[in-house]
Amino acid sequence: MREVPIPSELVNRLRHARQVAVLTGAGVSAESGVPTFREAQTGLWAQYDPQELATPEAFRRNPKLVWEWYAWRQERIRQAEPHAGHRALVTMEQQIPEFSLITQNVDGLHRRAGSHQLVELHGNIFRAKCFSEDRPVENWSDDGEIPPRCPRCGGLLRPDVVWFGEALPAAALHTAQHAARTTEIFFSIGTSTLVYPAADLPFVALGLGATVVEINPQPTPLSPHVTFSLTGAAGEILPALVNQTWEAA
Ligand code: BJW
Repeated sequence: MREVPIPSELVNRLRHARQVAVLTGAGVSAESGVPTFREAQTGLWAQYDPQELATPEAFRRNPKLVWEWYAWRQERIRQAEPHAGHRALVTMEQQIPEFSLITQNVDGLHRRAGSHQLVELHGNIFRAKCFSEDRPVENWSDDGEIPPRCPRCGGLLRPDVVWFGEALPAAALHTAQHAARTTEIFFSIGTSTLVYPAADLPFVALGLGATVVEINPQPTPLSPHVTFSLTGAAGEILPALVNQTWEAA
């Protein structure tokens, strides 16, 4: 395995930290084979812009198309497995007394890896809710209609994710903002820092004096401001960071 250089000052700060908050985005799932949100889609879906499908307007216009897009993505995610970067975050949770993992990912890979202190800011692709009542629905009859109907009101079901223009789940956003305001170290990993309000979280932490660390192969609007920038893949850098922090202690 390639030796990944981690600044010793970061290792030292992490070893002594009581509070750590981590924000993850699609780049963390990329190495599990789940394409990033803005990555070109393949096959039948190549002609659609994801930003045009992940909206309530798109669902109103063509609910079948949007439901089928999510069914296709669910299938890809079922075939994916968490990687060494996901597992390194589980180890970090076990080492840090107050730890929060705030994810924008809807694929559930962090939970499958074993993370518990998890905040899902943009929902979860494997849950459904009623588009009319905005209430979770766990069971419905599969009579072939796409999308299926809500067993309570007959409205259309939709994936329980947050689309553009929709409010984030209030409790999740509140927990994430609290973590960003109180943490000593904030990690921003595999996110383009373009989508709000999640993109604000590292800036809130920075403004209150936290150490902010970015892990990403590409620069983002956050990059010029961070305390440490680790340029590269999460699946390579996170295991190296965790090994150098706790196994070499
Ligand atoms: C690697 C890697 C490797 C690759 N290792 N890294 C302020 C200013 C401007 C606009 C707004 C604003 N506030 C709100 C808005 C509007 C809008 C918004 O932010 N628009 C921007 C595009 C400008 N925000 C909203 O609409 C939000 N709602 C809202 O604000 O509501 C207000 C309201 C209040 C009260 C009542 C009503 C309304 C909602 C945002 C919801 C976002 N939803 C999505 C879809 C989820 C469902 C689905 O998946 O289909 O969430 S959009 C999409 O973007 C998805 C992601 O979670 C999210 C973030 O993307 P992410 O994770 O950053 O991925 P990418 O692809 O952008 O980047 C990947 C990164 O990984 C890259 O940097 C790579 O380099 C890197 N990478 N390989 C590490 N191996």
